[in-house]
Amino acid sequence: MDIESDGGFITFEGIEGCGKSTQAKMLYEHLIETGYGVVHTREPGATAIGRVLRETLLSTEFAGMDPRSELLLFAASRAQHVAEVLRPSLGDGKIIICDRYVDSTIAYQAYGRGLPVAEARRISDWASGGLMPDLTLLLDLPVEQALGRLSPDDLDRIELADIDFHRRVREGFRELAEFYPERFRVLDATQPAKAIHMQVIAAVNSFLDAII
Ligand code: Z5A
Repeated sequence: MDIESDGGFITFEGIEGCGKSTQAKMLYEHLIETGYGVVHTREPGATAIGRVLRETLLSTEFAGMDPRSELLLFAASRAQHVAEVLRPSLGDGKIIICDRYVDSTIAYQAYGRGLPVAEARRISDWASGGLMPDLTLLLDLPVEQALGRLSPDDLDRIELADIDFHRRVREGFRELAEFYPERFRVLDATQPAKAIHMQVIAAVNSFLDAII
């Protein structure tokens, strides 16, 4: 792939509290300093439509949201994100750093909520027009440790799900990494942020070396 014309698409994934947002920001700053054209984005909430959907999806007011509604709202947010941010940025030859994408739908709505994996994948593929990341960095750590990093008074609707839900989500991510070893790199997220950052840079550098 020629980065001048095709860009590069990197995603961060993992259970909540795994440190994705911290690592995505550190990587963005590193790549900008190195001189790359980079777009830092996230799901849900990177577009005006996505922000409205994010509010609905995470609000504790909607505790009774059906898993299918949940999946479709994440898919709607993704369709807009692909059309408005991801495709145009790749067309401009940018490197995209995205905090969550399709793998979150498979891990949360299929493994977590129990919807069939094949259906979750089909709807996600339709919403994204088949756009998949080139490199996915999975920050993996035990659920208890990750949830312990969150503020207990400020949990959103999905964070409030029981611990077995979060365990299934973690298992889902780990299985996805086994299914797609060419795209995934699994990093030990129990380490200090700086140590993880060094591993992120190593993984991203070997990806960039391969495409430039
Ligand atoms: N979701 C879904 O179900 N389906 C989908 O298709 C998509 C998403 C796209 C998005 O909410 C929610 O939507 C999410 C999945 C679901 N589930 N929930 N809830 P979000 O974007 O608000 O939440 P999040 O993605 O889970 O991010 P987060 O809670 O902000 O956590 P994080 O990004 O993994 O971690 P962080 O913000 O970098 O760090 C969390 C805390 O840990 C913070 O205090 C840090 O200072 C600390 N931290 C960070 N790194 C470390 C290390 N290495 N050691 C110790 N402490 C650390």
